[in-house]
Amino acid sequence: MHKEGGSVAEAAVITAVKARLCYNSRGEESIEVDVITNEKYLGRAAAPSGASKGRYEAISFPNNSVEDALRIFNENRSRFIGVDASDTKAVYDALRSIDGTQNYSILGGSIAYAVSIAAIDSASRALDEPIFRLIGIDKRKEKGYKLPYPLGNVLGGGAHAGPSTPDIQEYLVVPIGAKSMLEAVRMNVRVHRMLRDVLERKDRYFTYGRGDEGAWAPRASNMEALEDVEQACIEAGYSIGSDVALGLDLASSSLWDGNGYAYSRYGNRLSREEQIEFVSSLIRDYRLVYVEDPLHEEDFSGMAELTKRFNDVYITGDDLLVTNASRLRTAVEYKACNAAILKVNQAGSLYEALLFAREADRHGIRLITSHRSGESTDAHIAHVAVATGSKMIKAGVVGGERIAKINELIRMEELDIIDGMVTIA
Ligand code: 2PG
Ligand code: MG
Repeated sequence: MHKEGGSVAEAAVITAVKARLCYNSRGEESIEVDVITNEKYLGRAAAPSGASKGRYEAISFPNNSVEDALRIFNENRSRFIGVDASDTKAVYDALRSIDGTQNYSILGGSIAYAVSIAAIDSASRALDEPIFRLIGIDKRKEKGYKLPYPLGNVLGGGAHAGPSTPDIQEYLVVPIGAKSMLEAVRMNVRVHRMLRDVLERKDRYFTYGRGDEGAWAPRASNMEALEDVEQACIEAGYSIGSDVALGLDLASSSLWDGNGYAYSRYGNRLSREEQIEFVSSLIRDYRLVYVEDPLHEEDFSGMAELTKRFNDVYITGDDLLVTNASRLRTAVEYKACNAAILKVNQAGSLYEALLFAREADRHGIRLITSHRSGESTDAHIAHVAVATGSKMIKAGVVGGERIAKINELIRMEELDIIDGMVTIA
């Protein structure tokens, strides 16, 4: 039953929409959308943006122009009026009546993201239901929603930090031994803080500099960085393999030069076969439980080789899949991965991202809902993670725009219909 000044709101009908230019956490221009339902419930969302984007993901803005996106949106605003904001498909249909292109080249993925998320945000207020419940894959579910493990980026390089940082984009920790969200978050924060001490001890000129996602951005080689993260876990009092485990996002499409993998900052060029052996040795030597984009976005068969070798490790596709159900089907044919990143803005709209989640579920591919390196202070993706039964959420460890998602998960843990943490093994 839904309260509306004593009466009940039966539906959430869009009565007004508005879009504006805003800024993301990297100081880049982005788009924020307001959706109002029943003439009074305000839903609001701002689009995030990546630095290491997949070739096949939705583009952010038509002609790279926020102004063009706003103009086309404003010309078509009336198409959203009267739409049921709780119906992700209806919102998608309205978006697609303006832009039928594969990658949202007419309207831009930022509008698709912000409209679809602001709509469900508004519906959540009108209907007095949490977002995750409105979009849960199994809508009949009365309870039993579980929380994902926070996958914490503690040290970073690549496209997220400067030239003396590692080539590898993200060094990640998972608090696999945590029994609650609060404990999991505490563990990630503790490792992050301890890592600062480890880095400072090794480099007295360490500036405490951090990259786009709040991960430390030290002067360190690819292998030194791994050693440092391992050291920080141990000094934090955790045993690797039972309390915490390590992971990497190699974001390999950024390293791939068409012929080989160029570790231009710290290392050499590796052929495809050498890259497969390199990643295999990292998995074995550091007992990695999670490896994202170990090969570039077109190499389905190389990914399949790693998945075959390490089926108990999360071999995860990000740029490989770009939250696209048809690329996921190709990956399933190849057996190219056993886990998938879900980024709503890669797909464009929330509806398309949920289709992807359903497809993943059908094939036993485990999901990891993820932020982008250029983020807003919104917390909606915490709900997307719970709604899709994601095993993990990659949302960073520190920084206001990262903590916004983490704190929402802490709040969600208080709800009766939340039933503890997922099992990640
Ligand atoms: C990634 C993401 C998020 P970006 O590669 O997984 O961590 O980075 O948003 O820059 O694509
Ligand atoms: Mg990635």
